[in-house]
Amino acid sequence: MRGKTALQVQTVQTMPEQLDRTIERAVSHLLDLQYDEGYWWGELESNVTITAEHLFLTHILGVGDEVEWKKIANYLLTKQRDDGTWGIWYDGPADLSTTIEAYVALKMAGVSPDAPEMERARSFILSRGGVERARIFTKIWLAILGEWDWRGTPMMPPEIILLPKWFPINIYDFGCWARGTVVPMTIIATLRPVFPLPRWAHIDELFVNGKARADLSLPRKNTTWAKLFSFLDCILRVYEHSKVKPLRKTAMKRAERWIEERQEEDGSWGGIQPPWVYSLIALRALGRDMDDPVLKKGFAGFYGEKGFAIEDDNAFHLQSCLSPVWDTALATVALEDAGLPDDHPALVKAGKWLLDEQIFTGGDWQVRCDAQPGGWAFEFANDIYPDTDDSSVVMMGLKRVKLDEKRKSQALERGLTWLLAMQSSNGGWGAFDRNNTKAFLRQIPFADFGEMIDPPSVDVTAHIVEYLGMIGYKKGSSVIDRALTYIKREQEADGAWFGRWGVNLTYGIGAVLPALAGIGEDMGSPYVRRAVNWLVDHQNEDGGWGERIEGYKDEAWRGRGSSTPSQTAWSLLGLIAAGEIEHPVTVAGIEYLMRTQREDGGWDQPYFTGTGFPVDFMINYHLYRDIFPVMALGRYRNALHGDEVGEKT
Ligand code: R19
Repeated sequence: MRGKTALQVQTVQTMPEQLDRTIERAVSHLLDLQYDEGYWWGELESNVTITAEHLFLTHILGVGDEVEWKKIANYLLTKQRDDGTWGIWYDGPADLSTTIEAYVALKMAGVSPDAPEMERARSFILSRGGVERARIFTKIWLAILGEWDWRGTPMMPPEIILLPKWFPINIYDFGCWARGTVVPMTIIATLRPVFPLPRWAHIDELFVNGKARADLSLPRKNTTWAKLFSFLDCILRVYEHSKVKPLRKTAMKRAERWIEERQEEDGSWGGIQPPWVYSLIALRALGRDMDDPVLKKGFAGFYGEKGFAIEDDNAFHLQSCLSPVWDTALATVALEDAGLPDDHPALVKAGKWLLDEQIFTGGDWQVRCDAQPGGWAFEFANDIYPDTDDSSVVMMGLKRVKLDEKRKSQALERGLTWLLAMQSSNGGWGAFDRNNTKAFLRQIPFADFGEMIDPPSVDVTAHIVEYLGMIGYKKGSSVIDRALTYIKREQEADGAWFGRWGVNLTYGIGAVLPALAGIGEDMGSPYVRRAVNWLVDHQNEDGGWGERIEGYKDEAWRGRGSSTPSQTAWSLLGLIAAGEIEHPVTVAGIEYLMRTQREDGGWDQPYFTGTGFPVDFMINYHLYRDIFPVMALGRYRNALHGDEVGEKT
C-alpha cells in the first residue's frame, strides 16, 4: 500500500500539538483574508479567452483603451507557455481555440506578428489545422470581427424564443448559462454584425489554405439527434433566404426584451462572462450605443471594486465570474469546524452578510419549480439565478453562527423550503434548475463546448443532503431516501463518485461520505467501504492526494496527479466521515497538510481543482487551498476529541 511510509514516525500521540498549531495559523490566516463587510472573496482564475474576449468586446463597443489593451497584452504574454501556446488550465495541454483568441487579441493590441511569441503561437495554430478547427464560439467571435465567414456558423433562429414552455424544445430546456448565451446569440447570428479590424490586424496567416478557401462546414457528430439537428440547420439556411419571415420581427423584439429583463443589479447577465458579453453585443448589433442605459450599466459592471476586472500597473485581466458567496459560506463552515465559537465576531459578521444575500425575488428556475424564492446565488448580484449548491453550504454555515435567532430561523426555513422544492424527479439536485435533463440538446451544432444542460450532480446533491442531515433529516425520510437512491446509483464501478463542480473523484467522494455520515448511514456498509478503499488506493507517496484534470477524459489519469492541499483535504473529509481517524492513510494525509503549510498559515497550489465544465472550462478558486485544509484539519481534531463530525454547538 502506498502512503504508508516514513511519514508514520510521528505517532498520533505527539501530533495534537502540531495539529493545534497548524490549525491556529491557518485560522488566523483565513481571518486576515476576510473583508470588512464580512465576506471572503478570492480570485476565480480561469483561462485567457475571457480576457482576450474583453479586448474584442471593447473594440466592438468602440471603447477600446490603449493603456488597457497594453495591459491585456502583458497579461496574455505572461500566461503564454514556452512553446507559444495557451491552455485551459495550469500545466494543461495546449488549446487551439484559446491560442487563436490570444493571438488575435495580441495582434489587435499591436504586438508584431513577427515577434517570436507570435511566431511560436502561429506555428502551433497552423499545425493544428488553423482557424477552421476552432470551436464555434471562437468562430462567432472571429465572424463579428470580420475574420471568419458568417456562413460558417450554425443557424440560430430567434424564433426559438417564441416556443412555449411546454414545447419539447424551448429555451428553458437549456441550463441557465446556455440559455443566457443562446438568446442573445440568436440576435447576433441573425443580424450577423461585423466590426472590422484594421488591415494590419487581419489574421489571414491563421488559415491553412488561405482565408478565401476556408472550409466553412460545421463539425459533424454521428448520432441520430446530431443528424436531425444538421438537417434542421440545412432547412433553416433555406428559410433564411425567404423574403417572408412572419414571426421574425416579433421574435427579435421578444429576445431583446428577454435580455433587458434579465440584467442584474451589477449590470451583468447571470453573473458570468458569456451571457454578459453576448447580451452587450446583441444590443449593440441592434443599433444601440454606449449612451444606452442598459449598455452603459452593462459595460460599467466589469469595473470597480466589486467588478470582474483585476488590474494593476502592468496587467489587466478579467474573471469569468465571482465567488464571494461561495467563498464566504465555505470559509464560515471551515472556521466552525476549526472550533471558532459561534459568537466569534468574524463568524457573526460573515453570518450577517450571508443573511443579507438571501434572495426573495423570482427567477428563471420558477419555470420548472413551483416554489417561493429563498435561495442564495454564487455572486454579489445574480439574483435571477440562485443555486442549490451555494444555498446548502450557506445554510450549513449559518446554522452554527450565533445571530438574531428569529431572523436566522426564518432565513433557514425559507431556504429549506426552496431547496426541498428544487429536488429533481430522480432524487438528485441540479445547480440552478429542477429537472433540467434533456440530454439531446448536447447534440445541437452550436454545442461543441461546455455543457448545455444542468442535470442533477452527486456533489451538489451531497452538499444538500449533508445540510439536511445537520438539521435532523435521517434515512427513512422520503427526501433523503430518494436522494440516497440517486447517490448510490451514481457510484462508479471503482467505488468513486464523479465531481461535477470540482476535480474530480476526491471532490465527489469528499462530498458524499460526510453526507452519508450525516444522515445516519451505516459507514461500514460495503458501498461505503468501496469509496474508502478508493481513497486509500489513490494516496500519493507524500501523503497527499491529487488528480489531474485529464482524468475526466482519460482512464490512465483517473484519480492521479501531484498532491494539492484542496484535493488532500477533500479526501480527508471523506475518510474522517467514514470514521477512519486512526487509519495510517488518514494520519499521513494530515501530516501532508501540516508539512506543506506556509509560515503565514496558507498553502500553495498552482493546480486548478475547480470545474466549470469538465475539461472545457476549469477554475482555480484561489481560496480553496486555504479553506478546505482548515475544514479537514478541524474535523479531524473534532473526531480525535470524540465530537461528532459537523455537530459542534
Ligand atoms: C459551486 C457553485 N456552483 C454551482 C457555481 C459554479 C459556478 C461556475 C462558474 C461558471 O462560469 C461559467 C459558466 C458558463 C460558461 C461558458 C459557457 C459554455 C457554453 C455555453 Br452554451 C454557454 C456558456 C463558458 O465559460 C463559462 C463559465 C462550485
